[in-house]
Amino acid sequence: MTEAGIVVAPALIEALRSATRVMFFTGAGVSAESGLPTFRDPQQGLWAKFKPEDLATPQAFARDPETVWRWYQWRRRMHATVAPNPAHHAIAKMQARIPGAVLVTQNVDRLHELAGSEAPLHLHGHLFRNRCASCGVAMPDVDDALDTPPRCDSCGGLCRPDIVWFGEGLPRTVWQEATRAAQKVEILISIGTSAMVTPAAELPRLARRAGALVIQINTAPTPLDPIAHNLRGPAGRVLPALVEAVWPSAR
Ligand code: BV8
Ligand code: ZN
Repeated sequence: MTEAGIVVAPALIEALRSATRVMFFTGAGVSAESGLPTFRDPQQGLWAKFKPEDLATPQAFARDPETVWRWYQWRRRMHATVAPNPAHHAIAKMQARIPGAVLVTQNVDRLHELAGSEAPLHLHGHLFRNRCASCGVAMPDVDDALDTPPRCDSCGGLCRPDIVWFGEGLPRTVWQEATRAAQKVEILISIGTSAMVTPAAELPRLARRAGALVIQINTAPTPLDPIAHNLRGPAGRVLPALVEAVWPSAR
C-alpha cells in the first residue's frame, strides 16, 4: 500500500522495475486533473448543446465551417490556460527511467510535451496545428481569436485544425509505428481512456495478444478491464504513487 492509499502488487512493481519495453497509452482522462473536460464530460457553456461527435467530423465542417472552427478556437483558448498535472509529470519521469518507452496519446492537447515527454505519438492529431482543408498545406501562426477560418494562401481553401475527425483515417505512419511498438512491448499502461474509439482502442488488445502485461489506470471500469491489471483511481494520484513504489525516491 503506497502512502496515497493505492495498492500495487509486488509482482507489478517488480515487472515495472525490470521492464525495458514499455508503452504508455493515454486518453482524455490523463488531462482531466488539468481541468480539461473529457469527451464523456458534458461540454461546457456555449458548447453544451453540441456533442463532440457532431462537431468533430468532416461533414460538420463542410456544413458549417464557422461553428466547427469556433469550437476549436474555444478549445485552443481553453487549453492555453491549463498546465500538465502530476499524471503527465509522472509519465515523463517513467519515460526517463525506462529508455525507449513509447508514449502514444489519443489526446490532441500538448500537455505531455509541456511535462517533458519526448515526441509522443499523436494518433488523433494536434489541436495547436492547422492545415488547408483542400491542399493540406500546413497553416502555422493562425490567431486563436479568429472567428472564421482563414483562407489558404496557396489555393484559397479553408483552414482546418490538423486533427483526425470521426470518419477520417489516422495518420498512416503514426498508426504503423504505434501498432508495431504495441506488438513488441512487455508492458502497456493504459491511462484515462474509455477505450471506446477505434482503431486506437485496439492497441491494448494488440499488446495483450502479443503477450504483454496490460496495466489500466482509470477512475471507472472500461471494456479493457477483463484483459488488464486495474489500478482504480485518478491518474494524478495513482501514477505518482506507482513511480514512488517502483523507484522509491530514497534510492
Ligand atoms: C476511423 C480528435 C476509418 C477530434 C478524436 C459508427 C459510425 C461511424 C464511425 C464509427 C462507428 N463506430 C465506430 C466508428 C469509428 C470511429 C469511432 O470509434 N467512433 C466512436 C465514437 C465509437 N472512429 C473513427 O472514426 C476513427 N477513424 O475509424 O476511420 C477510416 C479508415 C481509413 C480511411 C478513412 C476512414 C477516427 C477516430 C478519431 C476521432 N478523433 N479526437 C477532437 O478532439 O476534436 S477522438 C476523441 O475521442 C479523442 O481524441 C479521444 O480519442 C476520444 C475520446 O476517448 P478518450 O480519450 O478515451 O476520452 P473519454 O472521454 O472517452 O474517456 C475518458 C476516460 O478517462 C474515461 O474512461 C474516464 O473514466 C477516465 N477518467 C476521467 N478522469 C480520470 C480518468 N482516468 C484517470 N484519471 C482521471 N482523473
Ligand atoms: Zn490550400
